[in-house]
Amino acid sequence: MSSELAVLCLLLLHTGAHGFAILPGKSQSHLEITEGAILKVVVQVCRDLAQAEGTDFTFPSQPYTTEAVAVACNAKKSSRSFLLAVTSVIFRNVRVDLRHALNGSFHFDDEMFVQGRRIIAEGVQAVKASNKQENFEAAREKLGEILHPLQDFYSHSNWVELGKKFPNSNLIRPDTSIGNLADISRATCRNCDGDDCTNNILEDVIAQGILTSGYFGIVPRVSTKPDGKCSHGGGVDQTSTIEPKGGINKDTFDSNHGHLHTAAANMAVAATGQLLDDVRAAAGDRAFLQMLGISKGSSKALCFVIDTTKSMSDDIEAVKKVTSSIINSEVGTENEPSTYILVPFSDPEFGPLTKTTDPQVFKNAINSLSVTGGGDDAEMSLSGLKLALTAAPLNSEIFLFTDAPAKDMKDLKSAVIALIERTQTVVNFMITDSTVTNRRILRDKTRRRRAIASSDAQVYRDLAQASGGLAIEVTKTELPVATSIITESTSSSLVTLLQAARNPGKTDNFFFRVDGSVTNPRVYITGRSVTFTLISPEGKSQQSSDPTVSLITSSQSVGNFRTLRIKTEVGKWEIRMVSTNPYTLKVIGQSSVDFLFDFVEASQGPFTGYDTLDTRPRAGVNGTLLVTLTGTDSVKLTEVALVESSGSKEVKGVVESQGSDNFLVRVDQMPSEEFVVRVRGQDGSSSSGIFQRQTPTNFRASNVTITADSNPILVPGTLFSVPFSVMSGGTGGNFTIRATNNQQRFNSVSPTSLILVSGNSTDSTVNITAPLNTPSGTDFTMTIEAEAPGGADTNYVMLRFSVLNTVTDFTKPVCQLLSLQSRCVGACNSSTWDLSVQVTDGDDGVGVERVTLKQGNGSMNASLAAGNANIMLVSYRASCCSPDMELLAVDRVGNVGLCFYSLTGNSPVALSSSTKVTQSVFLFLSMVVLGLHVTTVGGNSLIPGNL
Ligand SMILES: *[C@@H]1O[C@H](CO)[C@@H](O)[C@H](O)[C@H]1NC(C)=O
Ligand SMILES: *[C@@H]1O[C@H](CO)[C@@H](O)[C@H](O)[C@H]1NC(C)=O
Ligand SMILES: *[C@@H]1O[C@H](CO)[C@@H](O)[C@H](O)[C@H]1NC(C)=O
Ligand SMILES: *[C@@H]1O[C@H](CO)[C@@H](O)[C@H](O)[C@H]1NC(C)=O
Ligand SMILES: *[C@@H]1O[C@H](CO)[C@@H](O)[C@H](O)[C@H]1NC(C)=O
Ligand SMILES: [Ca+2]
Ligand SMILES: [Ca+2]
Repeated sequence: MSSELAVLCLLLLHTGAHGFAILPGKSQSHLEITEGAILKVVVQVCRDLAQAEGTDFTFPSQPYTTEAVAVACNAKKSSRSFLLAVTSVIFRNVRVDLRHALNGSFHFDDEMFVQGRRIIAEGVQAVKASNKQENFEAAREKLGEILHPLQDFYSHSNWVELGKKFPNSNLIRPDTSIGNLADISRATCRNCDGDDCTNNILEDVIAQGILTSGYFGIVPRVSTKPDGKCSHGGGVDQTSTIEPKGGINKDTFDSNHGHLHTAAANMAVAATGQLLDDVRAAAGDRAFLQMLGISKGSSKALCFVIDTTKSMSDDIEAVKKVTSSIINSEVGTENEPSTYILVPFSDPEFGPLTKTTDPQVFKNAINSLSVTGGGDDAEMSLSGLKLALTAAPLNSEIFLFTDAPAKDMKDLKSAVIALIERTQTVVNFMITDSTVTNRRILRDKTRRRRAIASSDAQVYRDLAQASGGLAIEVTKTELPVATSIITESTSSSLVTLLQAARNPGKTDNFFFRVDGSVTNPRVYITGRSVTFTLISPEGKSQQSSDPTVSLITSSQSVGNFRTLRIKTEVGKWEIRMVSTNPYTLKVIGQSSVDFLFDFVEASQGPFTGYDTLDTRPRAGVNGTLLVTLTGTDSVKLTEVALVESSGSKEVKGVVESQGSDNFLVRVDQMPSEEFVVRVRGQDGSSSSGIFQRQTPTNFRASNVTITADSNPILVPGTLFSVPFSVMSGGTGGNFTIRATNNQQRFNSVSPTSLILVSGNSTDSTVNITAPLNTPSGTDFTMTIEAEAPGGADTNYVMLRFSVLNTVTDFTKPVCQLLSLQSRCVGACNSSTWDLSVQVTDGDDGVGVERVTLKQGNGSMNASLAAGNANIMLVSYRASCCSPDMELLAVDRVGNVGLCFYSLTGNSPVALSSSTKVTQSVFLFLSMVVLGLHVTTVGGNSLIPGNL
């Protein structure tokens, strides 16, 4: 397993787990099983893509790591987002143990086969639907959640004991049999004592191939084990102390059936691979890789949120120009954004969201923006921003263009901040014609142009600061220059060396470090009448007004924004800022060395471990962070501090290495002011010395605790209740409750206030109904906020749901051979053969969506049959040297059919065809060809087969 993740398991599940557990190097955990399977499938996908594109592919060396696999996939720039995605899948997998330990259906405990399979099969449909809508975040969260029960099946049931050699592939399909299930009254186990439980499953159960699983429970659920049933076993399960005693789980080598641990774990890896293959086939290779954070270009998104009211026409022209130049210069390069997002807003409308991977679609959407009314002077800017925040991938950068105040500030400011914190997104505001930039406008009463007052722009400055972005205030004529400077920063591998703000402004000294891995260091300053002195590591200094010394290699100033490129000199730099006006300072550079982190909290359930927070951490008490260094093998983390955003106070954490690149960081007391997370470390491999990075995002702790957890699938037309509870650690009182989401059309009902008693938890619900015509895979992101009386303290919980219409089509598309023409005589490279196939989805099917060539290097054409949208006609021509071909056909809900045709021998030509479900890359099952001879053109014999 990869070095980055090798130790997370120790961390996440350090004393116990329900299911595969831990101990790296010995037993296999959910983490290793999941990661191992993902890396294997990704390598396979990248190899296939390379083959199809005729490029070289070099297998990474074993054991695979995310970094090495990203390199092999020719996507080194995606290493970080790949690691993030894999970590997110694993966190969701592990969370099932922390949050649903006692719910047997998530673990195939208590013979809950039907319920377990429902979770998996429905989840697979949801993952496919989310991918189809390019909602990859939702897809990977759901994926992690369903891999848990899938893997548990092999440890908790007697599948392995039944002598099975391959995974139960029907677990991912809803309409099939998963086996001969034990009746509730059927005895399945005999008593055994802990040391010798190897043969405790009754012989007749094994002989008749009956599927059973262990019961699991702690007091008071213990008594629910029916007579004669097997138990899970192990220290936590108390059902194993009542007859029949003992257990059957294969979680570790030390389990009751630990002798079968390896067999169960290997089967779980194969099953995980099978499920991933199915998701891959339905999504297509590129989308599958994107779900896992791997894209051809930079893995960054380009996101614009644009005011389209009347006065904005100049601004929109500037955006069009910048977009064209970004797209023209970056498409096809390694800086090409992986996703493009556009949200227009005016008043009262905002949206729609355009989210696409196709630069041309984005360009067209921008070019077709037109300005309209807007009514009064304020516009729905935060509504537009919120929509973009819920659609953008984690760690994105958003640019918002406006010349107007935010009309929706009161309702949305805290929700927007919550989304910024949770997604660690940077938001830059391009504000034109504020009174600060353009005093002329105020005096010029004859012109009816509006001007945004400085106080109205404050919300934008606040949000920029919270996110680590910039609030740039320029005139309309200055906008093109400012925009092109700032959008340079869309390139990936940008790291934040320092970021700070002072409001009110004051004289202060700031330090940052340029290490050997950093190139192109840049300083961004916003503010009016700011002067500074820059001091290099060698002690040379340069005043802001002094053009002679060469610490600053270039400098540009526009509006309230100044940018400097500085010498790449390794060491500790200082910048002395002087101003009485508010200012922000940001130092960035390019480097592969960076860090990821999450706030985590020890789980309260029967299994101890750390769960990531979807909320603000608790204020005033100790806190824990999980920090992962990226892009380096040789770096040692020496210090992690929470640094006050508006001052210089800091809380240092105790760093506990978990081996390799993972660190658990504990702080005694979370700050009560806003803070950033700063890490320092040392690169042992080079002379580059100490490095320092920090989060652009500002974080806050809260005295309010809010929790919510619910099934993340919404069925249109059905009332869906999301229970949540709120507790105040500080004083009680009348708390404001706000539930907001990214779907205007969904009906949502929630309380607007709750009376809280200090220290007591209060329960409530948000009720949502998705309209009947909502497409499957639509993403629904909800934030529930609780605000203390007076508004000084707020916490929130962010939840992501996927819409899934009930699926009734479980059948895969099928192929029918229409004609075959072989001209294969003589040398194979001088002759060709043709094939024509009709692909349909059956009478009750939802229809064929896509047919692609999975194998074979001929040329293929697929088109809908004239007058019948349910029939896809495929024609194929290949060289006689390439006798095999395989079609992959996907229907509109993601059922996958494969059709294999092979030209065998030279004369006469025989062809065998088979429609089969997608197979795991791990299982090299040979095809079973069943009877039925069909004769086609030229007397060639055709043998359809089935697997
Ligand atoms: C954090 O505080 C809790 C309760 O105050 C205490 O039980 C726990 O041991 C503390 N954890 C650490 C790591 O100090
Ligand atoms: C939490 O409560 C403490 C004590 O009541 C207070 O000092 C602190 O400012 C509060 N923190 C926040 C974030 O409101
Ligand atoms: C709590 O505050 C809300 C809004 O300010 C108000 O409508 C409600 O009546 C208050 N509840 C109580 C019990 O005072
Ligand atoms: C949500 O629906 C449930 C069940 O119908 C109901 O008990 C609850 O009061 C509703 N909650 C809200 C906030 O309307
Ligand atoms: C808090 O909850 C507990 C248990 O539900 C209850 O006994 C206690 O009276 C509550 N405290 C207040 C002040 O309502
Ligand atoms: Ca308006
Ligand atoms: Ca179908």
